[in-house]
Amino acid sequence: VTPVRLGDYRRPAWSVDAIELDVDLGIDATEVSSRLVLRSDTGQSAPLRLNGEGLELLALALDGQALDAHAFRYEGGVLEVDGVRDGSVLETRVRVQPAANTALEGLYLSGSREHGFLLTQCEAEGFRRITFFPDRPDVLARFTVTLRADRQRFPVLLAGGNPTGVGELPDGRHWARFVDPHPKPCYLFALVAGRLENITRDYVTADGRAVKIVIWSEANVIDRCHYALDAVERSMRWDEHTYGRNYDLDVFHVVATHDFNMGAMENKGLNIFNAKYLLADPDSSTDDEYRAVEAVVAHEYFHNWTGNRVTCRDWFQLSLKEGLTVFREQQFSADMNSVPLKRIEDVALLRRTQFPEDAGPLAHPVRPAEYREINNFYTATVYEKGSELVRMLAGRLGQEGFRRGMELYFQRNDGQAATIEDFLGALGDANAIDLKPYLAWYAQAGTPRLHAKSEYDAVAREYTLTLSQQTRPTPGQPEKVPVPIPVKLSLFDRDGRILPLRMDGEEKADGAERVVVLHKAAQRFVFKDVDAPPVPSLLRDFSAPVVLEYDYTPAELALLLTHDPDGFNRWEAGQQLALLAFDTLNDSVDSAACKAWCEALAALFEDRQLDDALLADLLTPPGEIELADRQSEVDPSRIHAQRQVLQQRLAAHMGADALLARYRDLSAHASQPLDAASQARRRLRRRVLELFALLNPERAHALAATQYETALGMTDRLAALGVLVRDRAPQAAAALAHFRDRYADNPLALDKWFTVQAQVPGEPALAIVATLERDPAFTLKNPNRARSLLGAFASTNPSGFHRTDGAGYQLLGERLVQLDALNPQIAARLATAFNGWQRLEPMRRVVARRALETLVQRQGLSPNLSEIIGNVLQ
Ligand code: B3K
Ligand code: ZN
Repeated sequence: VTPVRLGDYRRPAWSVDAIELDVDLGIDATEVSSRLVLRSDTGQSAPLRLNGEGLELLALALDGQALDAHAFRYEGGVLEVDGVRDGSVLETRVRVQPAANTALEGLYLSGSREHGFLLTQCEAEGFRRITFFPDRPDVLARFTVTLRADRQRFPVLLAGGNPTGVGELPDGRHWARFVDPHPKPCYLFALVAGRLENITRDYVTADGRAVKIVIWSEANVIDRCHYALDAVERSMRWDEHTYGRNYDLDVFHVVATHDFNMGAMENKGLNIFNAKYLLADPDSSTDDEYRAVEAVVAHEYFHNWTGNRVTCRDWFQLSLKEGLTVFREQQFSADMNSVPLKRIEDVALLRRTQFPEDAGPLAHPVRPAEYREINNFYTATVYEKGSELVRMLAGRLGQEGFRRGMELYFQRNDGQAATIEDFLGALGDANAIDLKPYLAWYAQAGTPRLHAKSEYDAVAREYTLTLSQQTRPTPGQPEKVPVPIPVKLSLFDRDGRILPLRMDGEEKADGAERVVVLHKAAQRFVFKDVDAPPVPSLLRDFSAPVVLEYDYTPAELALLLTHDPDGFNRWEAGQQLALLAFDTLNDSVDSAACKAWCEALAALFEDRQLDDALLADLLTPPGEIELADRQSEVDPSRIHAQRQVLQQRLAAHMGADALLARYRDLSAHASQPLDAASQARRRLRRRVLELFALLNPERAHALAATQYETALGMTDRLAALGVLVRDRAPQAAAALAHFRDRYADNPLALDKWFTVQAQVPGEPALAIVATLERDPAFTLKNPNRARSLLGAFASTNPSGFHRTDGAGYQLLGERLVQLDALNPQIAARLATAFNGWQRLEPMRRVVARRALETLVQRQGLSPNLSEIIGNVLQ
């Protein structure tokens, strides 16, 4: 496969003014008739080329005339037609086979042949599996869609746009028509047909449009859609209020399916969701899952402006919609829940997923320069790092400046396919600031290292901070340039008081927090009137996605952990201190760092001033993946063991009695409501139980068993099950059997049953996974199920997966081959678990390489999987 290059971009030679689709639906065979009104770009003379993948061509006519065989060619996924003129009308009729479509891209069947329903997934390039079309995001067309089907089998017929009519057809069939007034790229097309129930809400937008919000699902889960319906409404209000964006159609449909490759899809007017991110009820969803539903609902809704009304010129600009929409989603979630907790969650996610990606063979810029398989580029870098870049820009412009910039961005680009330059241009122009230097962030892969050094001059009462940056080479980018790094900072005195700041050249002190921007490789920043060497709090709120290197003493970090008024910065100081403690861990005595960490946390635990959820996060050291990311000869079992020891030291400092007392206290309040205080209590209760289990496993397991039995909701139930299963407690088997039975008909809950077992640390995990693969409920055909077992094992259980005998790699390799034949996107995604193998200690490195080389030699792998394996191996 030859790569597609950003530098090769050309405007489309042909575009489509309007498309009329007529879809005659059937499970085994669906016929799609299309009528395209074509527009030629005057500057270019090229034959008409349309994409089409696996389509059975039944008829083809140009300007009303059937075309004979030598007037067109259909090969290699392209239909080339001769004799097309500006304004020509091309009609095609094709047949596709939904039930045979296991890749879940294009038109496919969700569920069983008897009861399931039909739906589509087009982004990135699925529309070409439905009909012939210029399948690229810069071709925006007006869609009119007519669906026809048997009324009994497909009582509900949905497509994006406004409904304009329904009617009867002979033989028990019916039709429904939808017109979308907003031109859109074909990746935003969607249809759904089958037996579905709905719940609805009437909504009036700020600009006065009456909108019907409708959530659809299969009958047995419709009761679990109410939370999502509320979340849609909250998202609509928030976008009106925060960005002045109103919804722009008469109906907003949202559909849940259990068979979906990713989280959800923002199709215009017809969002389709993985049920995992739409259904929520206390009995089967945890608090974290509730928040994930709210966030994904908001994310897809926000795409209506950032993605749909303003779309991407080409797929290299993917982060234009994804990074920006993740940022908007994060802002929304923070507003709905808690600003510091959300920031902690997002930074932890970035470090766990994006930093390792950026540090290994899969590293790529937020705007890649080339790709082979675009579906492989829906990555943590494009999404999460992309969001961090928007956050930096927003921070640079301030709340009002950013809003002004966004207004201009919408105004200039509404109805258009835009680029990252258009985005930076609008934000900059609205604020008379040149943001071009930030383009380097989009073009350059790798996480910059920000080095900081303090100097104090007692005579001049001056504190000097020297910042410098360095980015290591990444594949294809040996040389790196400096990027602008905004560093938000404060200074504290040795008693933990935050200091007013006066920088060199300023008349008087102004506030206690500043953003200094490092533009060059190195720069000095001087602060005046500083009476004694201060403790700097650097990169507050994680003001740039970099790795900070500063020689803090344990006492300085403990001071920040204890005194910083901002929850996120406190957490960050605690994380840095935990890393120091981890690095200095030894068998006998506690290191100074370990002591400082444990003592500071034990004091915060006693003191009861902190929010329970923040406290729970403070009591959690960086995870195993993050710890591994800092090492060059990674031994995942050793990391797991040492992290356990570290937590044990913490628990010991806190004391078994104190932990038990707090657990009891938190249990007394155990109840179900979703309010922040109850969620926070459940979060801390779980953390306290986990820590207690490190001191007194027997007692903790008895408590966990009781908690499991008496739990009123999934959060407490799964927390207890997790402790029992991970510790392989005697009570685990009974609890697992109970759970298996209780949730036999609830696939989303059952996924958690697979996951919790796939995460058992160390040696036993492989046999557990192998046994679970034989469970009748296990199947590779359902992406959620495959991910819940194999993804959880390979990507979230380092000590279980990375075995010295290579059996983990072998198992994954074999499943990837099987999965690839069914669903290449899912196979490619799971294969990224091999990322980082080059930095494993030698024994594991050898067996990992062997597994990868076996894989790469397999004939007939999909382009998706071969690209990932090939890149990982290099
Ligand atoms: N835009 C979709 C992702 C499509 C992935 C295609 N392989 C969901 C989202 O980011 O909102
Ligand atoms: Zn998105």
